[in-house]
Amino acid sequence: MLTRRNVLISMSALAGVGSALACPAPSTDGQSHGVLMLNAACGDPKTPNVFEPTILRINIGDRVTFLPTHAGHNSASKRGMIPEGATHWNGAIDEPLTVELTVPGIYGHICVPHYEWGMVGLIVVGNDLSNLKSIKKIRHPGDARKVFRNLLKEVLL
Ligand SMILES: [Cu+2]
Repeated sequence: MLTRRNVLISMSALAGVGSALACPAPSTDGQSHGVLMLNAACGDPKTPNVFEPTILRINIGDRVTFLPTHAGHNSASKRGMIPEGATHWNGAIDEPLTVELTVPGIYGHICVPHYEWGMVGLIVVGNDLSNLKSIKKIRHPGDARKVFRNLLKEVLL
């Protein structure tokens, strides 16, 4: 069956031929979204340890699967950086994890081993930015501080 998801997977398989780093496009079928966990950014191999996409915008109730494309990563929601009433997650290293995000708002998540090196990401559920102010108050170690600051700026664009 030729779904949009399959097309994306096929295209990314072709794009990966000949490149040093296999970097499949994150898949989405409208309600299920993939976030790759990578040792280096797609198209920017000098940026190590990233979630791809770094900012994901989805509808209320959509599912997100964090995919261990490369080894040594996980995704954990960051305390103080999810909407009130939402459920925290903490994925095992090298295991895929699917979460269903039913509470609108901004979710900040981190890779626990690479947090202070700036492997962090944002998920915006349902265009609700009402918890932005409280998220901005959270302090971060090392590079995570700058990366989160830039992502939060980008979310407002
Ligand atoms: Cu990591």
